[in-house]
Amino acid sequence: MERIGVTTARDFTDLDGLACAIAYTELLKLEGRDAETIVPEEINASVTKEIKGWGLEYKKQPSPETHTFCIVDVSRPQFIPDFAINNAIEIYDHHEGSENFWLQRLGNRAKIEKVGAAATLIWEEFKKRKKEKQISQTSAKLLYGAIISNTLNFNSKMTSERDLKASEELSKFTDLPKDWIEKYFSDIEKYTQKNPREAIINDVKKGYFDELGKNISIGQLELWDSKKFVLKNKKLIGEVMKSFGSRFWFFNAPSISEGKSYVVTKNKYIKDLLLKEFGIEFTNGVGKTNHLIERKEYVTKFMNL
Ligand SMILES: [Mn+2]
Repeated sequence: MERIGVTTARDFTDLDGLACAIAYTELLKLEGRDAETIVPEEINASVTKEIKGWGLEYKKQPSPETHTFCIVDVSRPQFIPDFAINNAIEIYDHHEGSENFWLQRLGNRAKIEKVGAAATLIWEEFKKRKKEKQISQTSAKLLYGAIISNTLNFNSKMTSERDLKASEELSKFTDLPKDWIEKYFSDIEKYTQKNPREAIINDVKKGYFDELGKNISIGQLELWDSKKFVLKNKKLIGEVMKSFGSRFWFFNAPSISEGKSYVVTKNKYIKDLLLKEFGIEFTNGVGKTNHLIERKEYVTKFMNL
């Protein structure tokens, strides 16, 4: 039997990507298909030590017998692993901008929809395909956690009714304690305090924007209270962001409890761009947004300028 690989972004993976890849692999297996999860690179701070302890199964590279791939939580071709880009049979994502590329290649097997977490799309597939009662505890917990994480506990502008519904339904298949959400965000806080450099490095997207004619590196760290982190680590953020090779960089830190994001950059062009497009003013290299902005929102704007 042919084995299908389920994979996600090529450079780093967050909880949403990881959860989608593992749970979708499970769905394929429940349907009697042979499948494996492939997570090629590092996983970031959104996957906490507790979650890593849930017995997650994935590989770094596809097995020799795996020639076709399902892609989850990523759709910009430049972020997709080389082994998967020309061998994709299906895609589930919630990032805008590459819909036409996939529509042409995959037709209705490209499901790119505006929801807060790709995990919501995967849970909806379990239901559509009548496998929801067979979901494992691990997959249910991963998808539930991914929705909380990717919607920033439902504070992100991208959050939809579908995310709320999915998380409510999924919570019935999990045995997570009542205060799990608080614990989750406080675990991330503790990790980033201890390992600021790793936390910054493991969530940087380097993208070329035709519309701007520039390569821009955008770092991101989503925290319950990001102000403290940003002020304390401003110098380190600059040092790490510069190491990605583009002088056009900025670092975005959504502060979930405040409903705002803090932005760090030193570059004049970026400062002017963010002032013009998002009204962000900088004082000593740090800017504050008037609502909680995620990287997706900047990227969508830059692609549509
Ligand atoms: Mn996502």
